[in-house]
Amino acid sequence: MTESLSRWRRHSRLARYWRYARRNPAWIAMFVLSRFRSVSNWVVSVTRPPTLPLLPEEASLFPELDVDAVVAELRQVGCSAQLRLPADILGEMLSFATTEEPLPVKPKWLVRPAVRAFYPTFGEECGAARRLASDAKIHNIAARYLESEPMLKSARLGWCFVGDRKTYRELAPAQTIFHYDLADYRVLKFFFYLTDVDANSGPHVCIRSSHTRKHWKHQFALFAKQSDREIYEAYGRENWWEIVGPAGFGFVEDVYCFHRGTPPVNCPRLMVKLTFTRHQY
Ligand SMILES: O=C(O)CCC(=O)C(=O)O
Ligand SMILES: [Fe+2]
Repeated sequence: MTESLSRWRRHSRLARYWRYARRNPAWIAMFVLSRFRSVSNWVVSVTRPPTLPLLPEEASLFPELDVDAVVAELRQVGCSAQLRLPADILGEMLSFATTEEPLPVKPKWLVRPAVRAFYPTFGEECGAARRLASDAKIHNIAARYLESEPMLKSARLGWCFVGDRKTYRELAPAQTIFHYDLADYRVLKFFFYLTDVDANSGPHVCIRSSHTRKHWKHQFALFAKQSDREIYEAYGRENWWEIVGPAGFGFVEDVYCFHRGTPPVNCPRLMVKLTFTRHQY
């Protein structure tokens, strides 16, 4: 079983890479080169538009949010946790999740229950998702950090169910293995918990400042994945940020930081994820 599951994972990953490369061969160069911060900084500096496309912020869902402070924290720490969903947006998303059927993430032939499931129509069919993804402050944080017109690559709503580490390793490696995401020369993800998340209910973990202070051996490594021990030894316990918060709590992260989820052990986690990139590869 384990062998066929790892074959399934390898096959779906290669199929995804093949799709990206065929759609846009420049994806290959990005995939190889973007891991080097000096290269991605250079690409950003030569492709930056003369003026950033910023939106007026009066109608934002986050009236209290200080965009300058968030962008400064992203540059320095790689992650900023100052977002709070308004109650009506949270309520609408929760009712979307209870009325729609989530799609399990697993191969069809596997009889074991999935540990993850997502709602394929969330981005298009949930009004609250559309409002959130087009919010002026979200847009301006993304525009200023990415230094370009931000492209919404995806808007996802998904569950992580209670499950053991072994099943998670097999079916959802991003939840157990530290990695960084190679989706563009700069990538920003906004995450919002829709359930209360503590240490036992699947917190996201981010390694502070690892977007800019990544060890050379981790930039040159063929795979963007590293073990907990390797991360612990290379970046120290003090930079290990386990992000917990109540339903509605949100944070934004440069996913060139090493990060991972955690398999929930007492209750499932429901989370929204908006991914912004500079180009649509
Ligand atoms: O579920 C999590 O907390 C981690 C997800 C992740 O790695 C990602 O969205 O890039
Ligand atoms: Fe990731």
